[in-house]
Amino acid sequence: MEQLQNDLFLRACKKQPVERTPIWIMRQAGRYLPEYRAVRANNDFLTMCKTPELAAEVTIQPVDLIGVDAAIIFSDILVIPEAMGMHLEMFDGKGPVFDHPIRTEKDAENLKQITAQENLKYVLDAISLTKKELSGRVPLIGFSGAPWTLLTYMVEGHGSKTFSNVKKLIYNNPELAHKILNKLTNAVADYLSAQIEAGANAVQIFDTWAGMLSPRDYLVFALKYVNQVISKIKRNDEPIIYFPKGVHYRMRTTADCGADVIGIDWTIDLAKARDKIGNKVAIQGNLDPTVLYAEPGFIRREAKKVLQSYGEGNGHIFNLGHGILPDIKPEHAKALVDFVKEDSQAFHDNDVSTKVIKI
Ligand code: 1CP
Repeated sequence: MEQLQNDLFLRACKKQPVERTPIWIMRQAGRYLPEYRAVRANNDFLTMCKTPELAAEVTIQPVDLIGVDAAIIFSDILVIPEAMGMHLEMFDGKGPVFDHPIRTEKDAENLKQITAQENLKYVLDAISLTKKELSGRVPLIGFSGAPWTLLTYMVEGHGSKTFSNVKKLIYNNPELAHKILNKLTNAVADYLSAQIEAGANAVQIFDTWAGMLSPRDYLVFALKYVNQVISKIKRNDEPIIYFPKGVHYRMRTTADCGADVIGIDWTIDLAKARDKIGNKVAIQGNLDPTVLYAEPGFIRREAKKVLQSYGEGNGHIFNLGHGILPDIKPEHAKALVDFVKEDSQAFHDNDVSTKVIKI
């Protein structure tokens, strides 16, 4: 068994007792850090993903600079479609673009069947190297996009406000949508299992665009496939986190997906989410990422409200409700981490004598 110096995050995922609430930040390895921008200035984005030394370097930056309780491997959800043969370009200010989106049967047939060992080996190598370089300081999180969120980018070709093309596909040709979703489900499950084998201590499934679906369509096009991914990888002991952004209308059903942790965005109170989810799973979230634009005093008060909303007891992992924005001051991210480390102790039973009495 690996010896971790800080396993608070893993214990919280399993709802085990912790001395304080662990915190990490979605997109913590990214553009808000000058140290990240310095590496990025000399390398294009995909080169960084595909070079284990660079990926490991930027993965560890927020552990050193911000003091988070877990690292998340530097990569992107779009490496799966890229490995399937879609040409990906990353434009500054515009984000990722696939120049030939998937819209027809023929396009779908051209997608390669992939395995992580053959087609995404560079991510596995980045994980092994990062683990070595972290030398047990904090756990490492692996991740993948969920089948539905991957489908949105593959069909739209880029980010979208209306998701018109992928909605056209699911309403006009649901068979084709399900065919691609099945293909993606196999690829995602294999990829996450391989990340765990390479040393990831936990994995997160990002379903960023789940909330673009109606409550019913969410079950049919998103959750169904996440259930399948999780049941394929569940034999592993490593915690699984599912983050379906914008899905407060299906909290109870989502909590049954087999994940150990449900990540939630900031549009629902943690107390309400906890009430709906019950004691089944741990909860990750959910400070509004834009709160980090405010002064440290305000950040502290808002972070406290999040801790209070979850209340006492185990099973809370502090995070933002979505990724950190590129124009946030790093000092503010660091201040948040410090506040959570300090202020969350009151929400856990740290008194040894009372623990003894309870036994
Ligand atoms: O130029 C640059 O440096 C690119 C900016 C960037 C970064 C730093 C992109 C492009 N991806 C990443 C890294 C990344 N992406 C991580 C790193 C690990 C971490 O520190 O968290 C992770 C987990 C992701 C995941 C990801 N990529 C998601 C899911 C999470 C989320 O934020 O919703 C999504 C939707 C993407 C797609 C993507 N990649 C990059 C951008 C700008 C986008 C969003 C595109 C859009 O919808 O417009």
